[in-house]
Amino acid sequence: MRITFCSPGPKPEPWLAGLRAALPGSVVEKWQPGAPQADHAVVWAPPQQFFDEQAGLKGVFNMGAGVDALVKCRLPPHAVVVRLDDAGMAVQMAEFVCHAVIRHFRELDAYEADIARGEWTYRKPLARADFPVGVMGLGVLGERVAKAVAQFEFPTLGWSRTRRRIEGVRCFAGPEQFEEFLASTRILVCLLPLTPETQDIMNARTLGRLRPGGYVINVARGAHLVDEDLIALLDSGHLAGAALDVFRTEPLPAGHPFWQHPKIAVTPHTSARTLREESIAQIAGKILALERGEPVAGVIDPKRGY
Ligand code: NDP
Ligand code: OXD
Repeated sequence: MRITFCSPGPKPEPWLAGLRAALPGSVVEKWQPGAPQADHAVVWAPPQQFFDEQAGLKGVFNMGAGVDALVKCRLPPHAVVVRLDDAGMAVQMAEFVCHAVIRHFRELDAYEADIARGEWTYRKPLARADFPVGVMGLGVLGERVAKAVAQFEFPTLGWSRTRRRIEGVRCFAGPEQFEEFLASTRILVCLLPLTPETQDIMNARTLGRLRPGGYVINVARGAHLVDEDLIALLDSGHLAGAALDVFRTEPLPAGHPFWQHPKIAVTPHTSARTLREESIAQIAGKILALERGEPVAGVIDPKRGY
């Protein structure tokens, strides 16, 4: 069996070594133009040329959960495309989002600023009931995040395309329930895949529907958010702040207003990292399952976009 690896990101050597160890007897090589046809590919954001040359692939394994970069390509006609299915990302996302929610709710930035000024001050405790958290996207990551937030006894809401049932989470579904979901939410978390339906979903109209003093946590993709609309709503006071981990252009360009905005906390697309060992174990297990003709979890539907 031949495995080809194509990723502009992490150093390829540890991935190649890990895949070779997990798939003994296989040839595992970094792709280069003109490389022989492989059976399966392990990729992150490969160029179109990669798929044009590797048209006979049986499986394409994405080194992340989001497949928006892949589904833009003309994919090999007979390949199943498989995203990472948690692989250690869900717990990271839960801790990241809970941290952002709690930092905002407990006013920890304001306390830090007081302490930096040498001031020992107390703020009146806020009521948890006034901070309902709404999670857009209740898939592998969103469900884990919603359950983690609910553990801290915030009123927790969730919104997905099809109806989900999650204990402790008030679930909404489809465009018909989107307005009610937004109007009931104060802290909005985006964990949607980026598709034509979800692009620009956080804009002046939708963010304007959040409860006053709203807070935005975007940990999905930068193109879910209309940057200028967020800034206008922060500056008008309708929104209290935002924690942004993903951006339309990454790295966030120098001089972008998000860098310096006093109500925005920026992190460099780090809320849930691809963990190499977990990911290799998951991908290798699925390659072997496909070779045995068994079904695997995490197969995406390119038409749906996730
Ligand atoms: P899943 O595919 O498991 O879940 C997607 C969820 O979004 C599902 O609940 C789905 O609904 C819902 N959804 C999709 N389209 C719509 C729509 N039009 N309206 C309403 N709901 C919709 O994805 P994951 O949870 O694994 O990952 C989510 C995203 O997180 C990834 O696509 C990626 O962009 C981002 N991500 C970011 C990382 C980071 O470090 N910042 C790391 C990893 C992922 P349904 O349940 O009905 O299918
Ligand atoms: C992913 C990501 O999609 O890291 O996995 O953004």
